[in-house]
Amino acid sequence: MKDTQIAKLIAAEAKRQREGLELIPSENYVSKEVREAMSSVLTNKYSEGYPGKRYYGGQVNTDKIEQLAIDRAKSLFKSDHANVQPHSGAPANEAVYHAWLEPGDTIMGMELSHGGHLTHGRPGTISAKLFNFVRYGIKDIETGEIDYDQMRAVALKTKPKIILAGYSSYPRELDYAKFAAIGNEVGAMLMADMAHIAGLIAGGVLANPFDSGFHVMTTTTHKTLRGPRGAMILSRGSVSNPLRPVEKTLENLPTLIDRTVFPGLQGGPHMHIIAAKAVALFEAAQPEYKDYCKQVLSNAQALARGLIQRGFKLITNGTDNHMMVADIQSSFGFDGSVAELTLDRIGLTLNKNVIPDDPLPPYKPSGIRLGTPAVTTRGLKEEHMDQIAKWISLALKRRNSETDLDKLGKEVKQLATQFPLP
Ligand code: DSN
Repeated sequence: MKDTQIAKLIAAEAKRQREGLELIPSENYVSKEVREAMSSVLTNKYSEGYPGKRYYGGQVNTDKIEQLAIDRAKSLFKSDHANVQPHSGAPANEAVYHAWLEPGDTIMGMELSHGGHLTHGRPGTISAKLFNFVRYGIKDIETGEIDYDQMRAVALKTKPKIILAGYSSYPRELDYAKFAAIGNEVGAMLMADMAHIAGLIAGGVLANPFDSGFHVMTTTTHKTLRGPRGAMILSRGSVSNPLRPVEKTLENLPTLIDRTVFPGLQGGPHMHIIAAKAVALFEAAQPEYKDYCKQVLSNAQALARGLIQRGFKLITNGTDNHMMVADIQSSFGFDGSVAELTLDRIGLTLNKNVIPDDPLPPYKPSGIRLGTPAVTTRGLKEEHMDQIAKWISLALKRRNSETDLDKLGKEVKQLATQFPLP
C-alpha cells in the first residue's frame, strides 16, 4: 500500500487483534472468504433498486449476488422475505419503524438499562423524537425473568403498534410465545431485534422468534453471524413489486420494508458487502457452524462459572446465551470503565456496561459486558475460559501493580498467539 500511514495502522491493529483476546460479545473474526468478497470489485458498482428492478445498467452479476444473499437468508432464518441492503443495525431498525408506523405511534421495547439497545428509543435518538416508547423490564434480577404481567398491563393501556423483543446486554432467553400472546391481544406487529444472537438462531442453539409467530426480525450480520459489518431485515408476508405503494397490512410487510429501505432511507446498496453477507450465510448453513454455536454457549457457561467461582456478581447469576454482564462496582468498589481500561492493559478487550437500574451514568457505569463469540472462532475451549476468568480476577485485584499487569499481559499474549486469526 502506498499510503504508509494507513498501512502501518492496519498492521498495528492486526497485531493488536492477534496478540490479545476479544471478549466484546458483539465482535467476531470473519473468514478469509468473507474478507475477499468485501474487498472485491463489487465495491465499484451502483445497484439502486432490487434484483430485476434497478435504476442502473450492468446488473447481470449483482442481481444474482443479491438474490443469492436473499435466498440464503430466507432459508437459514425461515422467513418469507429478506432485505439484505441495510448498511447497519440502526438503519435496519429505523426502516421497520418507518415502514409500519406514523410519527407519534407507540413502540414497546425493553428498558434500556435492563438490556435494550440505543435504537430501541434512547432519548435523543431520531426514533425517540418521532415515536413514543414504552417499556417492559426484568421482574427478578436474580433470574432475569421478564415481567410479562407488567408488559401486558402497559400494552393494554398504551396500545403499542410494535412490540419489540431483543437486546444488546441481556444474558437470558426471551419467551417469544408470551410476547406474541400479548402482541396479538393488542394488535401489535411483533418485531425481534436479534442482532446479538442471529448466528445462534441460525446455528439452532437458540429459539427462532418466527416459530412463535413474530412478523419481523432485524439483525446485524457481523456479530455471532460472523459476516461483514451490515444488517438484514427478515419478514413474514407476501412479496410484491417493492417500488409500488401498497396498503399497510401485515401481509404486505415485505413490500413496505423494501420501499422504506430503498428509496425511503438509503440510496445505492453496498454490493461488496451484500456478497460478503451471502458468503457468511453460506458458511452459517454448514454443519461445522452448528458446532461453533454449541461451543460459543459452552464457553459462555465456562466463563460465567469461572467468574462466579472467583466472586464476581453476574447479572441474573449466569447466562443462557453468549454474553454476561458483571457488576464490578459492588464487588470491587470501582466502576466498569476502570475495569475496561485495566483489562485492555493486559490484552483482554471488553466493554463497560450499565447494569439494571444502574445508579451510575453510562460512561462510567457499574458493570462490564463480556462474551465468547470471538474467542470461540479462534478455537479456545472451556479450559481457556477458566484461565481468562482467572486473569480478569487477578488483573482487577492487582490493577495498581504495573509489574503484575505486565506479567499477566505476557501470559495473555502467549495464549492468544497460539490461536491464529482466521
Ligand atoms: N454496538 C452493538 C453492541 O455492542 O451490542 C449493538 O449495536
